[in-house]
Amino acid sequence: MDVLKTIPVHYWNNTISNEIAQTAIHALEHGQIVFLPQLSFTVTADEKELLSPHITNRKHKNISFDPHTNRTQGDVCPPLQHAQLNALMRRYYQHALALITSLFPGYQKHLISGRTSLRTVEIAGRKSSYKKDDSRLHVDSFAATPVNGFRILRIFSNVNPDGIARVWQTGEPFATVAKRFIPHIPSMSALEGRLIHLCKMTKTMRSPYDHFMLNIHNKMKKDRDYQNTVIKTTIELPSRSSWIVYTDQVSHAAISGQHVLEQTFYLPRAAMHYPETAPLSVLEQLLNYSLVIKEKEAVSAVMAE
Ligand SMILES: O=C(O)CCC(=O)C(=O)O
Ligand SMILES: [Fe+2]
Repeated sequence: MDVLKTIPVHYWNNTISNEIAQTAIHALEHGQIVFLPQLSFTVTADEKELLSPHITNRKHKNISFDPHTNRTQGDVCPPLQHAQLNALMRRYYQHALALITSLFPGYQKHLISGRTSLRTVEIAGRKSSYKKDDSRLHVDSFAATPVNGFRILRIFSNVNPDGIARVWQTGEPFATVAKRFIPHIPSMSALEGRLIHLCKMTKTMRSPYDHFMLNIHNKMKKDRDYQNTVIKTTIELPSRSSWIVYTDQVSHAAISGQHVLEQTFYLPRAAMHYPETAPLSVLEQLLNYSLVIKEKEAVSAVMAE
């Protein structure tokens, strides 16, 4: 199976043929990256200055926008420029939402919007702790934001003004990753999830699903030998292109590049066309018990982002 599945989409708000929609959903849910080489997000001449890494607050990796509150954080812009940045972030969110709902109409009713991010800092040579180092292969899992089995769907657009590609690597299929790391992860006690939440380390209660996903994420990144020896594919994602990927499923690493916009969505497994491909399904099959928690506070986990 190819890492990329190229889909010919030219506009953010398209009428998509049934055939293209079926190809796209099959590829996406089976762990391919849906690659949209003709779909570019326009940053206007007036907005070009917003792409400078100097507008990013040094404490943050990214500038982030919350579509629920319409607020942008992580920049050091004066008020007028901040408003311009906020408008750019909101526009990207709206474009991303229009695209996802036209390409995957079955998702529309169930999609939960997460953060929008603008990443203007060059990845190559960036220093960070191993857990935060996205240049190591990993599947996404966020320590402070339990998803309780919801999928993490991301759309990226390379807006590099100098025509430079973003370089990624991808690794093994999720089931292979899971089989490799699960035997080294102790199961989680019910008390543990509650304690972590009570200590305010997570926004909502951590489910067994989040416990396993976070451990897989951390163990993958920590294991130098694994990083060096696992079979990888290097891909170049050109400037003025976009791509969509389930980052909780596809083992990925961002190697180099600068200037990307990204939108995160969450989706319950029940809204998928092929729910058996979800990491939750793969893990439950391996472990033979249910990994999600039913309490109200847990179900709304991703809403609390
Ligand atoms: O910034 C990128 O290109 C990808 C980083 C990453 O690992 C992610 O967004 O999940
Ligand atoms: Fe990631």
